[in-house]
Amino acid sequence: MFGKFKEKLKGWFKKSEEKAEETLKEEVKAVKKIEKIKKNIKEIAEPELEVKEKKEGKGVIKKLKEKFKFKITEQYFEEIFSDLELILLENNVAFEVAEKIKSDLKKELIGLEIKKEEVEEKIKETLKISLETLFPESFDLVEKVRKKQGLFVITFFGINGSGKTTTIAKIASLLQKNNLSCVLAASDTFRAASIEQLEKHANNLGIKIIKSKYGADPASVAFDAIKHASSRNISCVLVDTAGRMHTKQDLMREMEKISRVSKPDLKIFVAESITGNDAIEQAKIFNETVGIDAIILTKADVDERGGTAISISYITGKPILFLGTGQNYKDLEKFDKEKIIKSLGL
Ligand SMILES: Nc1nc2c(ncn2[C@@H]2O[C@H](COP(=O)(O)OP(=O)(O)O)[C@@H](O)[C@H]2O)c(=O)[nH]1
Ligand SMILES: [Mg+2]
Repeated sequence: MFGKFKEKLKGWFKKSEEKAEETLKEEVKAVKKIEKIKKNIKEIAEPELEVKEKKEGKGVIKKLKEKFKFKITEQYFEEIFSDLELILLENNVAFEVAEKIKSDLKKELIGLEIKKEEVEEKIKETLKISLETLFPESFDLVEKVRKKQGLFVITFFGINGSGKTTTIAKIASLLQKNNLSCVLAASDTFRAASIEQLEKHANNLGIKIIKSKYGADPASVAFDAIKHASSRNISCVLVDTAGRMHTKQDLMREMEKISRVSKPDLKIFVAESITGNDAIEQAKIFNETVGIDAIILTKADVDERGGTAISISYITGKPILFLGTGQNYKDLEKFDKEKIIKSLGL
């Protein structure tokens, strides 16, 4: 993740420092000019001091240069930030988030006087603090399931192909490893082969699947799975859902009904990390309709940009629980904001 993004940022930090050096040189040049004028005046007024002044003159400029601090002006900030903004947007950071980062940096940096060698570090530090505020408090899924007295129900929402079914299998495997039993509900009764796909995972993992036929009411499949699990002391039910109906309203109505009937303890929105703003827009819609609790971002392994991971929580206010990092059951990484920030070279 972040391959491209990190490279671009690196280049940008270098440019920020070069620009600071350039500005500083201009200022030193101006000071030198003044010193020269002063010296000329002294030469005319006090020619006897000429030799002494020549010697000290160099020292004065040298001292000035050492002492000289670079001031981050609004102009410098705007010039530099317009490049950073472009890098953020190109790497799938949402516009709103890029604006927030800009305002955080602006508040902290403008008017600051620092040595030019400190410019890169200071901007990095400020950017890091700004990024840290983009992620809401998260929680441990396994612990949450374990702590619940009785059955824990999780519904998975998201559009077709976002990785719901694969992610459900990964979560089932994770729960299994933690000695928590589960049942899968094949509530995607819409998409061709979706039931068989989930069934294959269930067989691989040795987990019970509750299914019906294509076209059946998805909410009733979820209900049956919950009934089955409750009577057998199972820890968790994972409900798979469909991602595309004839219209968006149809899909949302169906998701609402599944929610109403299965009363999930947790509603997880699954989105592809690579889709950027599309994933964020979908998250907003699902959040408004069914009220999501958390997010899993899939295909992080093929995402060179990474901006979705930086933006989606800030926009929805919901934490990312995991990143999907491949097609195997083990390819599910617990989301760690510090790791994300480090991956960006900060
Ligand atoms: N590289 C990669 N592929 C994934 C990941 N998660 C899912 N996929 C693939 O994405 C495709 C769609 O996944 P699927 O679970 O069927 O999505 P659904 O339609 O939302 O149920 C499948 O080919 C999966 O193998 C992931 O984290 N990384
Ligand atoms: Mg599916």
